[in-house]
Amino acid sequence: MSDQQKTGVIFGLANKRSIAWAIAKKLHEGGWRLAITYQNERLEQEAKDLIADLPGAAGFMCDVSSDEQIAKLFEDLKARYGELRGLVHSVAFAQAADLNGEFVNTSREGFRIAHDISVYSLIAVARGAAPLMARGGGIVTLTYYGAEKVVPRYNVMGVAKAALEATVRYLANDLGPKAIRVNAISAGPIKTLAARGISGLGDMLKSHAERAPLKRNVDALEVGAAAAFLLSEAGSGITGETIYVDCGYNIMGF
Ligand code: NAD
Ligand code: 0WE
Repeated sequence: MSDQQKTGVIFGLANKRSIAWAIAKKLHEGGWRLAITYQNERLEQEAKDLIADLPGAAGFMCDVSSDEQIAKLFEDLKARYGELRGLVHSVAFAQAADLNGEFVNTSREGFRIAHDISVYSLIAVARGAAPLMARGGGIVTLTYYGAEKVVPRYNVMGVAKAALEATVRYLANDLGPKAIRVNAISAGPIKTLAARGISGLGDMLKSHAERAPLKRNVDALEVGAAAAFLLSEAGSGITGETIYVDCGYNIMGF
């Protein structure tokens, strides 16, 4: 049984509102054995309390800005599980100053940090995971509409998400011959820790719900279900894609 159980690693658990947590619950429901990572000691207790609710799941600390921590994590995963079939990257960060001011004032260091944490980290973890995906696998990351249209104050994160979506295509091309698929989910706005600090989020959620064809906002569990689909056999023909899970918001012109 445990030989047939697929193992996946999820990056980016902060708390119960995290999209990473919704994805973990859906993958767990789908029979996956999970390794779930959190950024640092500050998040450790909350992460471990959540992970304890998913039988068979284990928690690992990993700051994705550190090559050493990424290398150590994949050593640990190799020793513990031998093989990986799935990876979920649900990590992003930009300095608050760069999300509040005008985009034109983005600093060199702010640009670097946003791209290092939110984009380069996907390349680094994909490279770490690929040798463990000996029988193929799936990689999913999370993006947002601000990658392609201007969303006021999303600023340098929008530019980083555009780079993330291009990174998904280049990784898909490199890893396709190894039967590793790489896709992004473009989620509508969800009230998570990463979104809560944003001023005007309430108004944004309201107008998003009014304009989206489904006349509501997306639930994190719907994003989780889409990730589980992409990582399952049902997604076997899909790679390099950005799939919208946004109640249809992105299709509207007016
Ligand atoms: P979240 O705050 O719960 O998750 C973001 C995670 O990134 C946190 O767990 C944080 O610890 C982690 N992180 C930041 N820097 C890190 C580092 N150096 N090393 C390791 N981890 C680090 O918020 P979320 O909304 O669940 O965000 C998850 C993903 O979903 C992000 O990529 C975000 O851009 C994307 N997304 C969010 C929304 C939304 O409205 N909430 C919409 C579309 C896409
Ligand atoms: O990707 C995101 C959020 C990413 C994010 C959020 C923060 C807040 C706290 C990255 N870095 C930080 N850094 C912090 O210090 N989303 C899609 C959610 C989001 O963020 C916005 C949005 C939406 C939606 C920012 C401005 C406008 C809209």
